[in-house]
Amino acid sequence: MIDQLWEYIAVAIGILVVLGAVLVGLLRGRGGRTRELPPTGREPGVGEDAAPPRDAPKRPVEDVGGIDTLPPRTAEPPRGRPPVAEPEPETLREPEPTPVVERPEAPAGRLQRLRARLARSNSALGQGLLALLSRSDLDEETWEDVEDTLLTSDLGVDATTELVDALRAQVKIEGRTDEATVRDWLRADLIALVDPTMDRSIASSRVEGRPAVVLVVGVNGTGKTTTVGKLARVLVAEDKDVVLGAADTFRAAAADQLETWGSRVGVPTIRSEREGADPAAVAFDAVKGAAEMEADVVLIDTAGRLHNKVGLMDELGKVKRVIEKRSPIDEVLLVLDATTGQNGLRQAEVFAEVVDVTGIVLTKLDGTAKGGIVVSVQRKLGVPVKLVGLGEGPDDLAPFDPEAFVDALLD
Ligand SMILES: Nc1nc2c(ncn2[C@@H]2O[C@H](COP(=O)(O)OP(=O)(O)OP(=O)(O)O)[C@@H](O)[C@H]2O)c(=O)[nH]1
Ligand SMILES: [Mg+2]
Repeated sequence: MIDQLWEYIAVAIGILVVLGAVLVGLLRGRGGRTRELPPTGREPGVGEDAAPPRDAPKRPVEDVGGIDTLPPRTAEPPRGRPPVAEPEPETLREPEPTPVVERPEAPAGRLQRLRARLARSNSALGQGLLALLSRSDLDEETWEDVEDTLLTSDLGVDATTELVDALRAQVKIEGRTDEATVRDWLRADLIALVDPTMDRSIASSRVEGRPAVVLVVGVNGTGKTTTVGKLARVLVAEDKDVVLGAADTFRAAAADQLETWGSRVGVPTIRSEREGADPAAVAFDAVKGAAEMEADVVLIDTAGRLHNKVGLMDELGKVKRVIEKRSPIDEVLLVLDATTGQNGLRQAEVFAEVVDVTGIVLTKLDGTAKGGIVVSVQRKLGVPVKLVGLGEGPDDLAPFDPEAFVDALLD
């Protein structure tokens, strides 16, 4: 019985020994493989593979997203080292569109096309006058109608009286009123009134080694910014190096509007990014910048201001004085809306007192039959109309030519 018990104990011990040996063998096997791996330098963390694949080093997160928009990488970061902090990827910014620079139409070619438009809007004046004057019976009543026609065209009382007196004298002397003859008289008299002897050139070439400075002023909405944009195109077509100055700082949109005109023809705009910045400072910077760029001319747009707002007119005076600390001003263009008629004359007077106006730009002549404003504004200020706006298109600005203008009136 005892022998049997010892036998059982011996078998049990044997089984235990065998099991123990198998267990030790298994554990040894795993431990051996672990030692074969190279040291990783750190313990694997939660959620990571115990053994990171060696051919897939960790990459910064920017590398993973937006692969096709990232600039190409030249080299992988060295293995085992933490990735070097990289600069913000460029991909967050909108790609700049490649600017397409337009080649504006040469101004010489455009007068012809614009003449038709001018003639259309002014035909009431020319045709009306011709119809009246070529009557065989030119009585007092007809002369009064002639006067009325001239007055409604904004020619002004003085110029109207002068013109009617001259015509009456001619009729008396010649005794003829056929249309061709009357047309010739009227043409000659109107040209004389518009005064072809005035210098209508625009300062746009370098003066004594510095850029010409052109300041553009006027009341709200007359077409100043549009005129600066169109004039830049005229000058680019003449191969001038132009710089724009956005001294209308009332609204950020004003500088954007100007910059758009400039960028279309590859002309830089000097501006402030801050709404309400000092317009005199921006104008000064524009003149300085243009000098540094060795430009031919700098065109400075200003905010629209009512001529009866003293504070705003003082501000314009300051713009002028601050520019003059850096450079003389060669041209001050007053932009008048031809459709405002006699109101424009009062504006013109006040602006001329604050800044020395050297030329008038008469815009929106396409929208009025009141071409006589050309004569009255010139007489009032003693300065010539230099440019006329004849539409909203980018090339709808023409140098003012008295003969072409009168021909357009009478066509
Ligand atoms: N028909 C016609 N429209 C014009 C002419 N010139 C300008 N305009 C229009 O007039 C409007 C006002 O033009 P802007 O150039 O913005 O006027 P602005 O004087 O700069 O205006 P502010 O800066 O607000 O004082 C725009 O719709 C222009 O397209 C023109 O000769 N003919
Ligand atoms: Mg403007």
